[in-house]
Formats: sequence, C-alpha cells, structure tokens
Amino acid sequence: MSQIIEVTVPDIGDFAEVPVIELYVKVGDSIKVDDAIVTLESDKATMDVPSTVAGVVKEVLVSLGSKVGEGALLIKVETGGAAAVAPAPAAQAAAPAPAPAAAPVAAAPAAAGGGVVEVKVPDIGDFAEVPVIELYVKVGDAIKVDDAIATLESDKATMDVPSTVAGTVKEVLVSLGSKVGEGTVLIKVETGASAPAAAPVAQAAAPAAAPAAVSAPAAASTAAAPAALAPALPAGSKVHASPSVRAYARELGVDLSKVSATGPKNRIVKEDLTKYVKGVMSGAVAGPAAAAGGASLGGGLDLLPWPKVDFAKFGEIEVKPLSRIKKISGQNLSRNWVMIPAVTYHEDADITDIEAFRVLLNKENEKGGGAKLTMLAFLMKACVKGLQKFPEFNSSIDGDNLVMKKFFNIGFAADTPNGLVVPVVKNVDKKSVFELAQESGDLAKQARDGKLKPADMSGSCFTISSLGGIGGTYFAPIVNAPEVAILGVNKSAMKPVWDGKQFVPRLTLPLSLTADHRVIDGALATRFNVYIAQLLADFRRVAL
Ligand code: CAO
Repeated sequence: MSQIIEVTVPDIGDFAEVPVIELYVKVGDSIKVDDAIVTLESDKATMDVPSTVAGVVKEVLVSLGSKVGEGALLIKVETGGAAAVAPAPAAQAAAPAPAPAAAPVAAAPAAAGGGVVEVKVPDIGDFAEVPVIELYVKVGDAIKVDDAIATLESDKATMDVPSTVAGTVKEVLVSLGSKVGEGTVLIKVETGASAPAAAPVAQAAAPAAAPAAVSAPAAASTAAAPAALAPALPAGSKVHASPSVRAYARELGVDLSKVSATGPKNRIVKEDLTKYVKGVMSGAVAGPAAAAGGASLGGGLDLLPWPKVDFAKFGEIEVKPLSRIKKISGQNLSRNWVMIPAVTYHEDADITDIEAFRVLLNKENEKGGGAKLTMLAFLMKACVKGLQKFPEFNSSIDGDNLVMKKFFNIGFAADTPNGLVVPVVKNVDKKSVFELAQESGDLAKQARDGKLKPADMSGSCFTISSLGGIGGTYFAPIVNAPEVAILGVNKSAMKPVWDGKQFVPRLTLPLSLTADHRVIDGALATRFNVYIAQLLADFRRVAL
C-alpha cells in the first residue's frame, strides 16, 4: 500500500527566503532516508536538506533559485511501493516533515575585540547540540569571507558555517565532534592585523556585521599589504561547495581545490566534480601529482595526461574505433595491472611423455571420430590438482578477507577477431580430459563467433593463457581479478636436458605463472609451478 508523503524544509533558523542552490532529485528517482534533496544557502550558512522518507519522487515543487523557508514543500514521495506488503513503518509514514516549533531567534552577529573577531554559529534552527563533523580551518590559516569554517550535522540538515570575516585564524574553539548551538564561538579571527602599516581602523572596528561590510576593508588591506592574504590556503578551505558536494568529494578522494567551479558565486557543484573525475580518469585532466609538478605524496595514481599527438603531421593515418571487447578488457586489464602487486614465476615442464600420449590418444580417437585432445585440456586438469594442493590459488581477496573457493572452474584466454575473452569451463575436477577438450573447443569457437553469453565467461577460479599454438618462450600474463593467479604457457620446444649422465632431448613447455603477492608469496608460487611441472612430466600423478 503506497502513500504520498510530503518532504518540507525543516526549521532552518530565522531565514524566510533562502534560495535553493542545488537540487539533487528529479521525478522518478528512488531515494532513501537522509539522501540530500536540496542545498539551501543563506548569507549565514549553506545547508543540505535530507529526505525524511524513502520511496520514489513523484513531484518536485522547487527548482534552482526557488526561495524557501521553514515548512516549504520540496518534494512528494511515494513510499512503500516496493514494500507494499511489508509492514510500512507507521511512524515514518505519519511523520512526513519535521516541523519543530521553536521560534527562531535573531541571528547573532560576531563580536569584535581589538581587531580580533569571533565567528559564531548563526541561528541554525531549533538545534541546541549539533556536532561539528568537519573543520576546515586551523590556527594561522588566512581565510576570506564565505570560506567554510565547519560543517554541522543534525538529524535534519547538514550545514556549512562560512566565515563572516576575512583575516587570520587566531584561535579555533571547537574540534571534530564538539556539540554546538546558536552563538557558539567557532573561531577567533584577526582581521587586518597582519597589515599593520595600513590596517584601517574601520576594519578593526567593523568586525562582521555583514559580509559586505567586511569585504571592502579586507580588499583595502589586500591592496596595502598583499602578503597578508597571499599565503596559499589549506586545501579545502577556500573552495565554495555545499556539504553534500564536499561529502561526495571526500567519498571520491578528490581535493576540491583542484576542481573548477561553474556554480553561482564560484561554487563547485556536483557536475563540476563529476567532470573533474571523468577528466582525470580519461587522462584529459592532470591528476593531483601532475598538476603539482609530479610531487604528490598521495596514494592516488597521479598520472600524467595521456599524450596527444597529431600523427597526421608525420604521415598518413586511419582512425579505427576500439571494439567493445577491447574497451572492456582494456579497462579490466589496466585496473588489474595497477592494483595487483603481481610477480611472474617461470618453470619448464617436461611434456615429452604427455605429448606422446596425447598424439597416441588422438590417433586412436581419429577412428572413433571423438574430440581432439588438446594440451589445454591436460593443463586444466593439472591446474585443478594444483588448486587442490595449494588452496590459496583458488581464492579471492574481499576486503580484509580471503574467500576460499571449494569449486574448480578454469577460465582460458581466447583470442578472437574482436579481442581477448575468457570463457570458463565449469567443474573441471568432475570432467575427463576428453570432456574438457570438447567443451573448451566449443567455447573457443563460440568466442570467435561472438556468441558467448555472460554466464559462459563468469565464475572462473583460475585462468590459463595459452600462446602455445602461436610461439613465444615466456611472458608475464596479467592476473584476471578477482582471481589471484594465472598460468601462461608458450610453445613447447625440444631442449637438451642433462639426465645426470648425458644431455637428452626433452619436449619442454615454458610455464609463466603470475600471482598476486598479497596472497601468494614467491615460495608458494614456485612450489605450485614445480608441482604443475611434475604433474605434466608424469600425468599418472594426477590420479593420486
Ligand atoms: N606448444 C606447442 N604446440 C602447441 C601448444 C604448445 N604449448 N599448444 C598448442 N599447440 C599446437 C597444437 O598441438 C595444435 O597443433 P596441431 O594443429 O598441429 O595439432 C595447435 O597448436 C593448435 O592447438 P589447439 O587446437 O590446442 O589450440 P590452442 O593451443 O591454440 O588453444 C585457444 C586454443 C583458445 C587457447 C587459442 O586458440 C587461443 O586463443 N590462444 C591465444 C590465447 C591468448 O591470446 N593468450 C594471451 C592472453 S594475454 O594477451
């Protein structure tokens, strides 16, 4: 049973006509309790109004620039649609919009004192004990009017308190978690003090009645002593953004001071952030280190933008779009390459006997018309034996946990005209080498014909990448995350092997195992490789 609930502006203090500066929802959106609906900005605070209900937005009654006050209807939400039969929490449905009653008190202007001005929490509605969840300034910071000082979060709204004065922070009287209410002094700011030669008396005496009143003397002091306001502000303190945009930036790990603002009053809006992140990811925008001349100390990738070269200047060119598979696999490979501390270990396997056996079986089989036995099928069987002996190879990292798999699905890289795909043979432990050869052959054909379904390419525990039909000696395959290892094989070749008395010709298969060092260390990887080589050298061991 669905219900339409109205979400209104809660008591936001003594502001009657506060403009909507950001609107986060549209008709049809599914929203949860606490999702931000709008950001309102008065001259004293910027605040997000979160939803008090969960459901689907049926009507949006404000737009950007709308002036609202306490009780203004923002949106209508249909609740309980998906959970029509579930017991809808009566309290939630019956309490559509918080409309606390306390009458707002007049805004508290900051007090002055010999050039030091207190910046206080303005009237923020009927909230007495609101925690400080972000603090953007520290002693010594140079701040401007409107720079955010702190973010406060009640259960009804999240709001930034901006500075009403410009100057140098002399004292910070709150810390993260401090509970504040209207009139609480947040910081003390020395206005114009660092410009003693020209410090206009008017500035010291006209602390913070209104931002406009302060900005003029502040500008004057800048002109007289540029150094006073010149020092770079700490990251995050000079940007103008709503609490939800700041929260989003924190989630993405973006330093807002790097983002260009397109909103009114040079405010960073959500689209600016999205554009910045897209730009960094595509290489069009320099990442933090590149922007800082490569001196980033952060943990991000900090890559230089992708080089743009006009190749046509050097000769004839043709531009071909990347295939869909190449685009998808490229993204996966890039992520795996940068995120996995991978090491590749090499081993040679003597496959003289197994190859002779394979050829023999295929000859016998020719008469019966059965599937051709492939080296890949033997490799799959050997790898499953390896996963059983060394279970770490059949695991995946999930946060702080290692997921140990008790099933044995093996993926194999298949080269197709459109790019690389990895079909997966399921339950390899329960299938014969003949069945594996048949099934992998069928899957490889479907891959080449572009007929693989998503289910054919999922659920792999470990991957084999065989270049044996082509050539090569050794290579370093990229781990197919979230798997933790991949076995590459190249073309086998006759090599002289010392048997203790003499060199004998042995058909040697080069193995290249790449493993995720977070899970598999070098000793374990080498044991795995040695074991696989033993199995291939004497396949009877697989039956043990
Ligand atoms: N050494 C020597 N010869 C080998 C061999 C090896 N390790 N593996 C296969 N061969 C030979 C086979 O004997 C066969 O020869 P004949 O035709 O004379 O019998 C031929 O190569 C083809 O072998 P096959 O039918 O078993 O198929 P395949 O080994 O090529 O494996 C598949 C199938 C799907 C793995 C393969 O087609 C493929 O796509 N490989 C490329 C995988 C790839 O691109 N990996 C790189 C990923 S990272 O960029």
